[in-house]
Amino acid sequence: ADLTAERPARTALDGSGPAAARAEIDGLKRRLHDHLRHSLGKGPVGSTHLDWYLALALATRDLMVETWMDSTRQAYKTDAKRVYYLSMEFLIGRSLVANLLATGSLDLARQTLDDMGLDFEAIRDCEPEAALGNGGLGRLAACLMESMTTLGIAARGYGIYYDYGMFSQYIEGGQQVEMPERWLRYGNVWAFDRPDVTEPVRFHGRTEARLDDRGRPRRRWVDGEEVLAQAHDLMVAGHGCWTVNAIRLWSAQASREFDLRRFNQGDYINAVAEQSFSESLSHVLYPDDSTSMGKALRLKQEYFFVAASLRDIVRRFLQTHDDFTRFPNKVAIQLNDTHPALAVPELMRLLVDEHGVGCDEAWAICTGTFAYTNHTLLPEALETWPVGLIGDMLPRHLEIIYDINHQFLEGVRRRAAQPDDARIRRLSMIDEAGERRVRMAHLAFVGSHRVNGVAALHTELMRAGIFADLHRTFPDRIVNKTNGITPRRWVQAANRPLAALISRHIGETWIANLEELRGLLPLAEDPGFQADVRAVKRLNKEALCRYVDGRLGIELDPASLFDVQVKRIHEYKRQLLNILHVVTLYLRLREGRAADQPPRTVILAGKAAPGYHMAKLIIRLIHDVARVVNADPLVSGRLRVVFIPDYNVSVAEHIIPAAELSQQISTAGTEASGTGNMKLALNGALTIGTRDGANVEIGQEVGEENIFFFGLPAAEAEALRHRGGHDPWRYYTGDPELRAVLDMIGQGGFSQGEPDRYRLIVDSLTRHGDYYLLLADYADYIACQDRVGLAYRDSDDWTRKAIINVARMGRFSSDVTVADYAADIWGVPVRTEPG
Ligand code: B1N
Repeated sequence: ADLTAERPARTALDGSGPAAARAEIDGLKRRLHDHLRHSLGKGPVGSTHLDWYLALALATRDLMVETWMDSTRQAYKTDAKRVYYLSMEFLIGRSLVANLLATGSLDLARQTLDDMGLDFEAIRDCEPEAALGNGGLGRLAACLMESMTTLGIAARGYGIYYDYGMFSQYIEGGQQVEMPERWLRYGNVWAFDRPDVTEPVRFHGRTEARLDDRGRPRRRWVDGEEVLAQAHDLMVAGHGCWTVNAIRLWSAQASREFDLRRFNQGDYINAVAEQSFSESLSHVLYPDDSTSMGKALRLKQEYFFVAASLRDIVRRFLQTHDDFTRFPNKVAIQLNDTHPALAVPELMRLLVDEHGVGCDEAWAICTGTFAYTNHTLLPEALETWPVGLIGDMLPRHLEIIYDINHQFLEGVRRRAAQPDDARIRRLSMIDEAGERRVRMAHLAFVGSHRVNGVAALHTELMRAGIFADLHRTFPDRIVNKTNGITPRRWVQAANRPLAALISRHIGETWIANLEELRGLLPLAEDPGFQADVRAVKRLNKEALCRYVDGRLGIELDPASLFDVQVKRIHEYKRQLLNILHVVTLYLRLREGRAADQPPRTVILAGKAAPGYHMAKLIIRLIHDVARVVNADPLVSGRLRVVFIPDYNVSVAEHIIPAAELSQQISTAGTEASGTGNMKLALNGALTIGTRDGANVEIGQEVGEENIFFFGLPAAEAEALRHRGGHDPWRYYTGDPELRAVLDMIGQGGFSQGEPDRYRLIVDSLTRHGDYYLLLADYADYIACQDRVGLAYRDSDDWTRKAIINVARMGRFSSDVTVADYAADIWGVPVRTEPG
């Protein structure tokens, strides 16, 4: 394919001479003024940063649209197999810098704005975050879309165009306050609204028997109410902008037909009210990470975007095909967790009820098309929906689920040597214990040809744990696809100084082939290179200091060890264990027992789900500890604690390049993979962590001597937790230092005037079982942190380890992850050379 000629001109100031550079700057200036005038209706006088942001974004979008048209045309021409990524969440963040880099125009944009006397950073920061996700799962969807596009895959994401994405977090009196964020308030330059692309989505109603045109008995879903899904296409540029794909996000619109009926009844006001009720479907993202809230509106959202997406997929397929035999050869649908698992019965319904395909053939098409990614084994996150709720909202789907469950269990019974009722009960898509519920993971598993975990350990635990019976039934179905992160956003864009230093030594191609970072290994011992790496880190730390000072008015010491834990607040992630270390260190410093430890700045950030009381209490404790520690002259200059509010993708882009220690301390066996661990290590932070999730594989890559592991391994943690034998009280009474720390927290040492404020926290550890085994891991964690502190004081050796970390993280590029999905699950080729 000769896309070369049509590709947007590489506009970076590429050394073709000062005259050419001048011409490029003048060219961009003209385009900016043109957009300001004709797209925004403004003149340069009185134009704001926001106006210039919009003008620059529009000019950048123009470049991307050209490639987008080419990519689409190319995919049609070659009838390429398409990959559809269905996800409730896409945590994209800001797009301006990413798209300027992809189109090769970041330097030009900077210089042009400079030349116009405008502040690039202030303009960049006008873009609202596309925070259509909670955390790792949503950000993974964004990284994978970017890599699929970079690798030239004809991919499309499908999700929901929420009016309100993730809430903004404010801190008042040390406590989290949630505020809604209207991210679309200035429109959205990166999305094309498609009022002409709508799909009807039905809810409720009933099913009836009928005969099809050949007299065969069929069923159909009738009546109920209809909502329209309207498409919004968000552009995603691959590296170098050789390919552009779209994420098609659906918003809910009241359906015209439905309205007319109501309006004709003469009740105008109530009809309008109902209209906005159906539109509320896409209003807000559920702010729960790794928990399933079981709200009916959530189920409605899940079906809404699945139904619209599948109709879109099927319609597009039928434009070039007369029947469905080649559907699995042309369509791969990846289910991002079970949130879109209704796609399985929905595709069955479309094929059988609406297109007259036979049941067996339809089932073969389904399993040939779908693949399912599992992201968590936490019981509270596994989705199950009451049979009654599904039957009321989606009566035909419940019938289909019963049918496929029956077929599946019959097959198992037929093949089994002797029928084993307990096993059948465990395999069933219906949980019959108590209120009958549909197990969405079973539905997704049985409806897919591949089911993957997101890190090697996680995949192993899937096979041994909740999916053990399904694994025995389908021994080849579960595969591992370790998560990855896009180096474009997480190094090239977020850490310009490091990217430049790397490119100076090994050229620029590492950005699209991250394993080339190994070329840095010979430099790990080089004092000059070490000094340069240290200088880059120092620069990033100083930038973070300015950022924290600007936002919070807190001064940090850029010479201290920057110890970072940034992620959602969750008990299993054990921010509380981090705080136990902070308090331990604090007490030691006060007593002069930590003289050999370097000055340390402990940085935390993350949101708590609004209804998660314990997580919110942990945030409050962090603030109380920070207040006391930071005000104590006895530890001044030795220890500081700071909580950076409203953690999101943009905040991460500030913190991660400045981090030196990355805390990945979840109870082994609980964090499926983690991806922040990868971002931090790739930016030269050393990891202190448990042998959990992808930490294990990071350890294998960087080497045991370049990572700080501590704590119980997953098997031992599991044994302790579930076979009894964890006696937290023994740790509390047996370790005087731990006892002093817990007593101080539990008796008001950080909450003067309210000594019981943290009773619940301390009791959860000492009296209520310590489910996440903080006390079992405490001593080893503290000892490990001590070693970290001592290691940091040998700054040459620390830097050497940091370089080795960066150099050996190439495997965790999402390009590698996507190439593996492409070969093993989707059966699509990937581009290895640009263009
Ligand atoms: O998915 C990430 C992993 O790196 C993390 O380890 C994992 O915790 C995360 C329900 C989830 N698992 N489950 C969720 C999110 C929202 C929701 O409503 C569950 N998120 C993860 C990427 O693989």
